[in-house]
Amino acid sequence: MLDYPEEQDEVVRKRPKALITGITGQDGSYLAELLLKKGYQIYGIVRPSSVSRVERIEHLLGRLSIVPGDVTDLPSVIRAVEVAQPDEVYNLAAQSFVPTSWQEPFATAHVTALGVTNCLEAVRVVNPAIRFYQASSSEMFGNAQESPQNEQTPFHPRSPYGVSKVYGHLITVNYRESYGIFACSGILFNHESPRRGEDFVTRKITRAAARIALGLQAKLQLGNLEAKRDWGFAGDYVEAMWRMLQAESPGEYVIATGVVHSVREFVEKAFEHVDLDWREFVEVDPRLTRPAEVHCLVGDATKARRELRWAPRVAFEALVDMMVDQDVEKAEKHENLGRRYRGSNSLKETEEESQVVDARQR
Ligand code: NAP
Ligand code: G4F
Repeated sequence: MLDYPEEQDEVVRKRPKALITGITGQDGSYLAELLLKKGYQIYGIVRPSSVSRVERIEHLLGRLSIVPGDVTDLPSVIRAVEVAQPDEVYNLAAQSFVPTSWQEPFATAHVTALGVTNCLEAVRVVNPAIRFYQASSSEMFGNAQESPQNEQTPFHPRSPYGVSKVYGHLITVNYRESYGIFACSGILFNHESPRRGEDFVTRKITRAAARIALGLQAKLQLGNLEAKRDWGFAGDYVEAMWRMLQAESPGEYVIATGVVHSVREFVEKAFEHVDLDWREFVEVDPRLTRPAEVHCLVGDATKARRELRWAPRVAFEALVDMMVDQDVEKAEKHENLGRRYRGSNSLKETEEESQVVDARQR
């Protein structure tokens, strides 16, 4: 499994090196692409149990080095940092699905909270000059006291996930203040893409719109349609992560578009893109609502614009269209393959696949 190039060439040795945890996730895959384009040598920590889940980085596998490890296991993180000898560490690993954090609060805290300390400890022990990025979240604001939220807005997390992220954020600040580590925390608002996990509301919607349009699914069950989020494109947001680690001094940055839409508006837009009236297909299932909801999040990224010269490129409408289009393409491919094996177009079988997605949330 350990697979890293032993390049001796002088030019190659001078390339900057980055170690990414969570490289198999949505953001990890976009960040790896970005850093490769910038000439970095990339190492990614991948859980040995996750070897079969590398679809998002399959196209990059020959160009980066996979190091086995788990952020809940300090020795494995230290070993990865020793192997990679990186200039920069990006900690993107997390149990990142909010509903799962109520079902598994301890497991969530181990990965999403304590995992951050393990990464910081590994940096401190191996080489405190390494620059460190922590993937913090707008979920930390939760029941926010002001709108839009900025770096000074007090935290009021509403889920075990949000609470774990607050810990991760504060321990990052603490390692900077205690040990002088160049540790940054990116407070990122929701960002989406065709690589988003199928449980998250945006991808669940775009996938369903595509499949319903193709006759592969009959209905879409959702929870709270009135929740509002500030949705951006993941490809834009990884650029902000990199910019934070190139700044003169470390800090905290809100990364957001500043534009808010409801789940209902997202559904409307997605179904409109495939010429369907969403009201004929969407059902509200109370089992998909949360024990404590975050009703509205919208970010003020003024500091990032000013200090990092960062701004989002992809607007809401283009993001929804991009996700629906790719889901149509994927559904067509999947269905053609499936038809070859099943011999027919079976709505029943594809409906059963959708139930598996919802089961994680109830
Ligand atoms: P994601 O797709 O769920 O990816 C999470 C990654 O963490 C996966 O690669 C997963 O690996 C890895 N991971 C989970 N447990 C691990 C462990 N114990 N050790 C090592 N790796 C582990 O999440 P994402 O959307 O890319 O988000 C990236 C980060 O940003 C996360 O920390 C998330 O909480 C945070 N964030 C995301 C958003 C957003 O809107 N996307 C907003 C704010 C903050 P497997 O493949 O093995 O499961
Ligand atoms: O897509 P979501 O599951 O994302 P959520 O909870 O905002 O969290 C995401 O963004 C955070 C940044 O703020 C990240 F830190 C976190 O890791 C994750 O990436 O839900 C968005 C909203 C919620 O209010 C939820 O109640 O959509 C509402 N919703 C309505 N029906 C649903 C559904 N969410 C999901 N997942 N599934 C539904 O059927």
